[in-house]
Amino acid sequence: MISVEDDKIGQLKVVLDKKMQNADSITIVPHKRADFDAIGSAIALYLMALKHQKNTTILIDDPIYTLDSGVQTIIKEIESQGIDIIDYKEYKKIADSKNLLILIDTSQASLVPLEEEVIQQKVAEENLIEIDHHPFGKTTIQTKDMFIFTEYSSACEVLTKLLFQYKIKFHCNIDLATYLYAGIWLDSNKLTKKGDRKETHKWAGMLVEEDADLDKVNELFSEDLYSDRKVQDLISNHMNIFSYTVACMIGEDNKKYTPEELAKAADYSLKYKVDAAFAVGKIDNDTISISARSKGKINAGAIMQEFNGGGNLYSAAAKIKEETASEVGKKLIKSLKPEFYLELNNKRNQ
Ligand SMILES: [Mn+2]
Repeated sequence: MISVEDDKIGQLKVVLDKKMQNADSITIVPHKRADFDAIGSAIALYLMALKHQKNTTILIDDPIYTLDSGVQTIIKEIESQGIDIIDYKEYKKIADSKNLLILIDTSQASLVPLEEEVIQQKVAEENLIEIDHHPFGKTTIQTKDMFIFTEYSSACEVLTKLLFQYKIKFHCNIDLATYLYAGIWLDSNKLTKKGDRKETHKWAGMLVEEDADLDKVNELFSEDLYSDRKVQDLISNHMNIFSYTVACMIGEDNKKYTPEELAKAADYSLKYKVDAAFAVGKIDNDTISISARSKGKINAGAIMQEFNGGGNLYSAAAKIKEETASEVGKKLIKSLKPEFYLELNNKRNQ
């Protein structure tokens, strides 16, 4: 038996129960540009809040059509099942002192669609709970009820474990097991990322036992990739594979891309026989963005640091001002030196 003190999931459950019980209304806030992990875990929290029979809403302020197509599909499905999604303007009308706010899949002020004063008000009222799996960042909101699970693959894994550990069942038509599986699948890089803990597979398996529909997960992901013409164009027409087996996609100088399109192109290119992939493109009039993905042999984060960006071994990005995509592309190709190959580096240091 694990005691509640030792068990962070247990502590989270206690806080959620207590705060949900005391609230009049509950609003769940996934991060901006909600992805499968943010939306899946938000839906799980929504259903937990409904059990307390509170007026519950999910706050998404991005125009829905700007989100990934698979996420849009999920939103359409849950709205048709009566889940209430509101924007920030509507939220302001219900944001009184009896409203409990739960941030999910982020703890960063810069990643939630809320004004600083509203956040500080909620912190002061102790009406703010944060549940995240990312490490602390520059704009992390300090609050009493912070639950940061950096050892977990995803927010969906945290919620899955919580639901199973406390045998919480929902009798409804919401396809929660599938949504949670999609979140875990996304953030664990399809359960392949090196260093993934075994437990992630266990919870994913438990969701399959709860009838998570893997064909549907697959469809949600492919909708996401193929719906995007610009992403396809980057991959089919702008990809070069260089020595050190790195794929570089340099967008056209006069074409604008979203950071998500660049990220998707880089993600998708890892399917090729390359160790890393980079997508470069203009994201607004004076900013070029690089999205970097690696299978683990090349340190994507270290390369992005050369461009004043950041990230980790597998996933990183940088923004560059006042240059063109082709200029940044040339610099990037030059900077792809063998020392970023971790194996070579280790050998040299031996
Ligand atoms: Mn996540």
